Amino acid sequence: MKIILLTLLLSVAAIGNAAAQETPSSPGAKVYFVNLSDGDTVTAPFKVIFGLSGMGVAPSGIEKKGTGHHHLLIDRPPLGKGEDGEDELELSLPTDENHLHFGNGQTETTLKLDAGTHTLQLVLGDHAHVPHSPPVVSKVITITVK
Ligand SMILES: [Cu+2]
Repeated sequence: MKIILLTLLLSVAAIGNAAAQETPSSPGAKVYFVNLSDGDTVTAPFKVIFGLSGMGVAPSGIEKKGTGHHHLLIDRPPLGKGEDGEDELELSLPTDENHLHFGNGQTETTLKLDAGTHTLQLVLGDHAHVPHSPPVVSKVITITVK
């Protein structure tokens, strides 16, 4: 009897998790850098404009079909398997200097990065900062700050 109850509880937990992680993206949705390309050289501070097609922008916390908010990943590997082997595409994005959230629905920012090369990637996240399924992510671009 105990075993059955435990199994039942585990199943409920698994379903709950799956539901929390799966916000569908719209087919063909794309996120991209409007004003920067791979290999560009810029002078700090510089503007980064976020492009989104096929979906809309909504502030964080607002659960609305076909929407999300922008995240800018700076100087880190492409979003995928994390250091601990966890699938980052199923987790809420962290908030730190390598992971900027634009939870008010902003579509651009100004960056002051040190001189040198830097990588940037855009990731659309749902109301809970989790990438959509399938994920809407840009290519990683490398830029040089003079
Ligand atoms: Cu976020």
